[in-house]
Amino acid sequence: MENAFQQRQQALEKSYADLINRKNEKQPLGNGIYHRYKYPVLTAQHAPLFWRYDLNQDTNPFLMERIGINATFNAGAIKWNGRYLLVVRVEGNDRKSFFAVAESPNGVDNFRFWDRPITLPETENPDGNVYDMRVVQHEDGWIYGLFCTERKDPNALPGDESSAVAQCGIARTKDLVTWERLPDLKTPSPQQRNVVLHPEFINGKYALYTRPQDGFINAGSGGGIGFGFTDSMENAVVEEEIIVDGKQYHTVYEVKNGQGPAPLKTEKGWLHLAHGVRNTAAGLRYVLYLFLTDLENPAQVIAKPGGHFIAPEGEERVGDVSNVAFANGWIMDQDGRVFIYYASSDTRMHVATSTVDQLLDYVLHTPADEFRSAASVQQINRLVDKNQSYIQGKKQVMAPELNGAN
Ligand code: M1P
Repeated sequence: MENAFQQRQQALEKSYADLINRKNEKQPLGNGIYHRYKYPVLTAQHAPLFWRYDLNQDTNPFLMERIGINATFNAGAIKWNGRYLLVVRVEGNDRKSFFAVAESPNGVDNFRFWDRPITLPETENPDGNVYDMRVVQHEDGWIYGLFCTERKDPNALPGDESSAVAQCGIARTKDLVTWERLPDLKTPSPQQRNVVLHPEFINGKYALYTRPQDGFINAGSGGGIGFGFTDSMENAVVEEEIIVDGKQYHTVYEVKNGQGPAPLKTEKGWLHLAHGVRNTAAGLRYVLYLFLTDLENPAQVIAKPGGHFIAPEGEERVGDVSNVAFANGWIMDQDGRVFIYYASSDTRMHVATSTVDQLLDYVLHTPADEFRSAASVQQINRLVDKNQSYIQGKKQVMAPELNGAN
């Protein structure tokens, strides 16, 4: 006869196994650009039971959770040994984020965390919080993880326990298990988030996407996706940041924006996924957008659709920080399939699937933002005209056949 502890343990194990083994389902129809999926790929409940529970009845007679996990979101992504790996921002109930690898055989379900979170070495100035790692397999042979390191603002006034300084932390690995910590990136900007390493050398230098900003939350006079070079990642210094893609009045990136994962190399250019932030009466709204840059000069935008590519939908709209879609990981398979990993509302991870061909078609043929309502109406009217003449042309082609049938 099992006691209450054993019964509870079995129930917890069954519930966990059901969650991890659940098949995901592609949502029907979609928009032709990508498919969303029914279930999130990772939630706080995906954290292993042995991270959260002391499984010894003597020391935990009620089998209560000893360490709570609050959220799993903003994951970097990499294909590794044929498996789809997410380097996830896991946030505990104590509000500290850390990184942990979760692995799936197919990229859309069965994500399972490795046994232990990543042990990330600290610098001499310890991080208060680390989050949002971009994982990049660079052509120098290392896998780099660039992430936000946050520390209390040393200039905060007495009583101010919120002000922080965000900078770009850097670590590298060959196996995603053992990580070497490198000095933080130095840039002219007082605050940095959303820094991403370009996967190839440019003129023998490492290239970085940055996001200069004045304050911890507000981009202020900074903002925009920046771009700069460093000779070395072991002592990374970007002396000059040029803006590749700036903020713009009355767009989905009017307040700030940031590079998502490293861009994908395609035959038409570097394909970028980014987030844009606008203001609303209900607070900030984060959405994702795409743009394409020149293959020879990744700092030159050559195509940029207007509006958002992915916005939070349905249940995605609600979470710890509601109305947020954020992405810092995607994987392009050799067959051209693309797995876009996005987080909703700083709470959970989702996947959307597409192909390089579809994403390029979207980027190259979606009208650009023309920044005026009247121009948006003109875009619709041009499409209506095009459709009308196409349908008219089809009718004319059809007519002789119809006549023949008579
Ligand atoms: O809460 C939404 C996002 O806010 C920040 O993004 P940004 O630097 O663009 O403002 C980050 O803290 C990110 O982790 C978070 O998802």
